[in-house]
Amino acid sequence: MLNVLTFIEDASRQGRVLLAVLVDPGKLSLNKLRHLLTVAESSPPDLFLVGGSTSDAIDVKACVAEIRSMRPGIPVVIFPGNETQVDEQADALLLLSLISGRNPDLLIGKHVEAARKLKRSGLEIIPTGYILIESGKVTSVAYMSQTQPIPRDKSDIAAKTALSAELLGMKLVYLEAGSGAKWPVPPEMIHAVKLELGIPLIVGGGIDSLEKLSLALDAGANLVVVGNALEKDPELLHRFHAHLTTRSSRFQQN
Ligand code: 1GP
Repeated sequence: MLNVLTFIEDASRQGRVLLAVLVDPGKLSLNKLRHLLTVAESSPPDLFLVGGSTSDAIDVKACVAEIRSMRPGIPVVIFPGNETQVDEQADALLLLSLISGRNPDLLIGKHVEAARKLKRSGLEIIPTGYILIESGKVTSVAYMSQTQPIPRDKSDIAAKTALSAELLGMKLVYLEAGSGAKWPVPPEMIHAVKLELGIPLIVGGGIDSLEKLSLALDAGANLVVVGNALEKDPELLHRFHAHLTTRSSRFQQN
């Protein structure tokens, strides 16, 4: 059976960058999802993430089922917006600890509530340090979590926070500007975090162009997450996919 963490770790070790498409069932209708999945037939992402701060568990299930049926070869990872979003049809779940914030519920409280359900689900559980970065507006995740993001000019705080995640035994770090962010995570901050970190680095929020994708990858992101931009324009996936394919083949030649 596929192990999602091993897949991400192997790619990171080999310098192969990955693209994840985030599907937020609270925002994407089933028709739009089907269209996106059709585009993904010729331009497959490496992973699908499913979840969101305002999605219902039932919509998450429907969405996972649709991805499973239309694109069975692509791993599906739950990116839970709350503790109800657990679906055993998925391959894995990012167990997020919101370590940029000081809200105890999102550091341990919700984990205790969900622990038995998570164990029973049989899902691969991936402990992930989740770090919110200021992005020019109050994002849903900042509002819903009632936490303050790290200021965008404080790369050192972001780097130390990410390092703490690694030292605490978390397996991934996710630098998050928030869905639909005005500004993505600054490349200088991605670079500073990457220098400190021995585990794979995920970056997402506000990446809506090839240029922003490229900046995040050049700065050291191992996995880039794109949601909002593909909800607006699913065809953009072709360009993102082509960019990553060219990048990988250039990497293999060097
Ligand atoms: C949000 O990082 C993800 O949690 C993706 O953000 O929707 O802005 O691409 P966008």
